[in-house]
Amino acid sequence: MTTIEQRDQAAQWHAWIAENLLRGVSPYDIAGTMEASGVDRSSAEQAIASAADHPYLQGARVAAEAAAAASAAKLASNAAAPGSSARAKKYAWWLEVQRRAARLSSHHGELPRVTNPSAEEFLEDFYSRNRACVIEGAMESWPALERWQSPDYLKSVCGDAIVEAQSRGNAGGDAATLSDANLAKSLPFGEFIDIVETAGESQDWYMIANNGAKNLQPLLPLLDDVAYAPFLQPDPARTFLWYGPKGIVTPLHHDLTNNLMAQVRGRKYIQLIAPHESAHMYNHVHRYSQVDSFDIDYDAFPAMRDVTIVDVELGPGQMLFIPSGWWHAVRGLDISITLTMMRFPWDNEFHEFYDSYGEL
Ligand SMILES: O=C(O)CCC(=O)C(=O)O
Repeated sequence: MTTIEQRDQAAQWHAWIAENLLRGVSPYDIAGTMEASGVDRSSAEQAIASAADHPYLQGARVAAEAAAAASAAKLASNAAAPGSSARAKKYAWWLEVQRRAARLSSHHGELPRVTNPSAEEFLEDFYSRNRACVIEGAMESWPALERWQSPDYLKSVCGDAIVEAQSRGNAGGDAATLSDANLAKSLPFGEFIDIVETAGESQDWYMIANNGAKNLQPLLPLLDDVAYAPFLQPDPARTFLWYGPKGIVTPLHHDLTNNLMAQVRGRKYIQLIAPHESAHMYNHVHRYSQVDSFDIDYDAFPAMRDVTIVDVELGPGQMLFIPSGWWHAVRGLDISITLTMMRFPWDNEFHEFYDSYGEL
């Protein structure tokens, strides 16, 4: 028999699933969050599927759509707030003011570098200012820096564990397409390591953050080789391993939270674009851009000519702070292993008030 606490907990999960489905969050992301919180993956998927089919949820969806249509119509007929496009133009004007002001700096287009900042320095100079930076010297005590250079070491720690990674084959497209759950394959970590280590320059296999929920338990022992900096909180569920061959690409997108990339092995080339450039960006859906920023087609995307792209090369032992809303695209210059970390001791739940999941 279930206890009262268990019953209450299940009810809370059901309400949370329904809320997120209505907000348009993908079932894959919902299942990932539940799994990271300790819910068995197949029970999570079952609960999500039955919620999605439930007549109560379908009714709520119809009511929500009707309410949204009514409020859009009200906005459009209100002379004081003449429709969302006038309001959107005004937000673009505010952004343009920021962009023009930023260009006046003699350091425009440069990325600040800081050595081993304290939590207070990092908060004051970068985190609270939504300002990107490279951090040096904050990974010196990481055993991973030496140990993870060796594929044999990685195999000795968890080579038999079943992990998940993206097998892209020839799939092209934006970052959303390449992180799609349909491309995820399960295999022993040792087998994945052999594939990546012998792939040469390749666009095929890549272990990414979207595989993180599946890889949390199998790869947990590797986190013994990591020492979290004072401006991070240790949280395996918000620490993601990226492991891929030379040439592998993550196309242009922005995150909904602040994100710290820690480069452990190999080098990565990263393009960064400040959020105040966004009125000149092409952003067809959610947080993704349809522009190939490594080979921009300026005839198709002329406004990109006005966008300042900051280039960074990140090597082992260096971190890159990518604040929420900063556009970025990444290419592996070598076989590379990166950790991304998102658990900071300060507000980082910016996804909670984000509501632009669909086409834009
Ligand atoms: O390292 C990569 O390939 C991409 C990392 C990234 O874009 C992210 O964490 O948002």
